[in-house]
Amino acid sequence: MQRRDFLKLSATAGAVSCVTACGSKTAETVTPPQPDAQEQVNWGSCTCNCGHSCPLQVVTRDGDIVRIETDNLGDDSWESHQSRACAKGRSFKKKVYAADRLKAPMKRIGKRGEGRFVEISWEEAFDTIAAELRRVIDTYGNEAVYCQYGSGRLYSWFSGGHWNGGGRWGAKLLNLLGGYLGQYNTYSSGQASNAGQYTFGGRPVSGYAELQNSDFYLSFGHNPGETEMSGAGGGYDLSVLAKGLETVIVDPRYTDTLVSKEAKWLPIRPGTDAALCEALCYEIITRGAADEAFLNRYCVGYDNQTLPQGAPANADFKSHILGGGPDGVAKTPEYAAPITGIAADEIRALATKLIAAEAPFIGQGLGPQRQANGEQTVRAITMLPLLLGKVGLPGTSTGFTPAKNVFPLTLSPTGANPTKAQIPCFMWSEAVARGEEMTALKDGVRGVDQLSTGIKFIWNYAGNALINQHSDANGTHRILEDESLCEFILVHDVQMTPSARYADILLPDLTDVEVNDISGNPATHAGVITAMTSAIRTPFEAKGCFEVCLEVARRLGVEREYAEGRSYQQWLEHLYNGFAASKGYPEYAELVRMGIYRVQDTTPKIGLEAFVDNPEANPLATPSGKIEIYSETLAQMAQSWVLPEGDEIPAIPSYVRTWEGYEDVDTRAEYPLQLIGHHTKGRTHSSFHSNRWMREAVEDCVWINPKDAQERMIQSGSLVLIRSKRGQVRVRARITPRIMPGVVSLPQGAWRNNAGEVDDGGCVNTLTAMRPTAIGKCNPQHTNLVEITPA
Ligand SMILES: Nc1nc2c(c(=O)[nH]1)N[C@H]1C(S)=C(S)[C@@H](COP(=O)(O)OP(=O)(O)OC[C@H]3O[C@@H](n4cnc5c(=O)[nH]c(N)nc54)[C@H](O)[C@@H]3O)O[C@H]1N2
Ligand SMILES: Nc1nc2c(c(=O)[nH]1)N[C@H]1C(S)=C(S)[C@@H](COP(=O)(O)OP(=O)(O)OC[C@H]3O[C@@H](n4cnc5c(=O)[nH]c(N)nc54)[C@H](O)[C@@H]3O)O[C@H]1N2
Ligand code: SF4
Ligand SMILES: [Mo]
Repeated sequence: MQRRDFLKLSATAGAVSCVTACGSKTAETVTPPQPDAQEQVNWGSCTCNCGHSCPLQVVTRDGDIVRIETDNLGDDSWESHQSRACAKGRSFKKKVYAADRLKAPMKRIGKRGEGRFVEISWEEAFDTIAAELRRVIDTYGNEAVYCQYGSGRLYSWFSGGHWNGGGRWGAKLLNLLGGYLGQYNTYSSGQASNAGQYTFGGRPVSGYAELQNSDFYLSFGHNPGETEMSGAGGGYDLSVLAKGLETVIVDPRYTDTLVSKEAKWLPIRPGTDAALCEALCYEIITRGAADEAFLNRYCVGYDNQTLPQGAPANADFKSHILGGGPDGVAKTPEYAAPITGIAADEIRALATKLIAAEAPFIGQGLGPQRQANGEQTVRAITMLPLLLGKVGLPGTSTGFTPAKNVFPLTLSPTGANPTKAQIPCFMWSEAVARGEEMTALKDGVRGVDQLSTGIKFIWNYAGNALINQHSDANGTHRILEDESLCEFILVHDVQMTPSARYADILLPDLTDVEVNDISGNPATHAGVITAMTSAIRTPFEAKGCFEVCLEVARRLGVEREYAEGRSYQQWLEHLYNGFAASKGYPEYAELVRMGIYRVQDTTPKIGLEAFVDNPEANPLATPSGKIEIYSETLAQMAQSWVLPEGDEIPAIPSYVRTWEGYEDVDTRAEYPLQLIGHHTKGRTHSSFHSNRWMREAVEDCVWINPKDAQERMIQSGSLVLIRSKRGQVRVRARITPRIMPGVVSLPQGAWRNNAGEVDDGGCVNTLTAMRPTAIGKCNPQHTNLVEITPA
């Protein structure tokens, strides 16, 4: 049977099973209990930054949650499959009734970060915030105000919203007051977006659905079995669309996504994918399989023919690979093997598969790019489909992370920010410590040449990056603790998180199942829009973002301009109805009656299709309009930017050695193990960490290979001490061959405990480094060297 015929059968049967994602499907249908006469069902949504916004049915009795169900409507056929929630969404009762739920406004009484607070009235909280905002703006100017990255309610369209504006409504308020220091990049994909921008003028990519038309799937560090667990997520998509498709996944860990009979694991040392790609390119070129006609028509700098005029001789990609470049090294499999840990014969065998494939689908997750040389890794992976000339065609992709067809999202308007200065989001703690020194050429400041002030006021809405999710927690602690640097910190959250402990004023928010709002589920083919309503009786006074900002606006004389005559509910209906009308979705009242509305889109999405069809009519947004294998922009940056010792900005995709990479032999003498921190099914970042059900379901422990454990006399399940140059963490060890020797992984997101010298909360960011990547100034949080000993 052809693979595609088989796919049709398995998909329509709706009986595909997947062992890893709790949100995915099993063969048997379990009928959920029907609500009885006293019970009420409201639709809600899990809007954390897993990004899938699964619908939840919240069953209450007299305002108390009885249980949580999820999307169980329809026949669950592939064409309109259910967006079922994973165990995190299904355990939302534990979020609403969390023991550490914030219940009243508080002000700090101890030292910053100590976590000592007293309750105050909402009036006092609003008065203090308004007065501090006025004082900071009058004293230092608007550049001193910063909205911290925070993604805990990212996908609540109107009550929460985006990270970079104190929950959207905060941005609207601050814009009326003269603006705030902006940010660009994300902690998620900064390296990929910078790499994409300089090479392709963006990140063109194919949808998961193209896997159906592919005959070989090669993926680097992509683990949707854990990172896209929704019934509408990539984990389920792969189990249907890549079934029967020969698959190779390159990852230091044997991930949950690898658990299928089609997939082969190719373990690789973190941060070395670019060296593997170079060797694959060497094989493709020397076996005569490079599509030179394609490369010369669509790209700049593959070989000397298309190298820009001002470029040095032999600065082209082909010379670099074959040994004619400035380093004189041919990038053979024998060159890559000792760097990557993959045998030369394995590399040659992979090259054979790639060359033989008619429609290779090449992709990556975001883990490989969250490295000190991440931009180069992304660019090197995208060279594979280019060299083969296999892009813009059915079944192929460009090497970036696969896309979804459906992604309904709209957010509340903020107005324009009159303050032009922006920093890379990862550089905020530097901007607290030494803002006035930060420049465009040294620190990636945009909009101005140099900042005029350090950050003095932080508005932190639904974020834990004030400490837990940012790098070098001990270093960040020292910066935040010093009240002469940042003078005021507002945290608006639902739980007493590590970041909340650094607040000067701490405000309790309503959770996503306690508000009226809208969410939308990104999906391949079938997603949902949910009308979030609530019958939960919150037994204390919590306030949402709109209301908090309204009260502050009132005190600063901009209430009328802020609210524009509408209440929150009126804004919600007004904004949603406008969006719905443009898309043909049901209007608000009808959506509330329906609960969820399924959005379907089966339009093929093939990365670079229009450009490949007609490059003259559809040029890319690069300076040349072509794919810039050699980027003159990067070459100029390498000349003009002030880089720290050891940082490089190559004009062509190439592997670069980094600090605390495998080849940093000096540091490895004391810290011999490479540490990464994967995103785990047990949390979304730090969200759900204090949820006991999730902690019982998914153990927090550091993954270590039997060989490394034996050398260190470590027993499985025993406590170990992990040490980096920056700090120490005490956690349990899980000895497993699912991680390659020489590499360990501590799942990111566990809550830091800063009480003692050793963090026994298990936060990986106690170990990570606050040193940005060379090009994008992004977070290299998977680049670390450590040593582990029994504790
Ligand atoms: N070492 C390491 N660090 C990383 C990463 C990594 O891979 N390794 N990944 C990075 C990435 S990709 C990202 S996106 C960031 C994510 O970092 P964050 O954006 O900080 O995301 P979370 O850790 O989920 O924190 C969400 C916060 O929102 C709060 N919250 C939850 N629900 C609500 C609500 O209803 N209202 C309010 N007001 N608050 C709420 C939670 O209590 C929590 O404090 O972390 C980054 N940090
Ligand atoms: N359950 C859950 N889902 C999530 C999140 C979560 O925290 N929990 N976070 C959400 C968010 S905001 C984001 S940005 C995404 C993050 O999604 P990703 O960034 O893709 O997740 P990671 O686990 O950091 O990395 C994916 C894989 O890359 C591997 N890896 C690490 N370094 C390297 C390397 O150098 N080379 C190679 N080949 N592989 C490497 C890791 O072992 C891991 O299996 O996930 C989203 N979904
Ligand atoms: S964590 Fe993600 S997959 Fe799980 S319920 Fe929430 S949105 Fe859905
Ligand atoms: Mo992210």
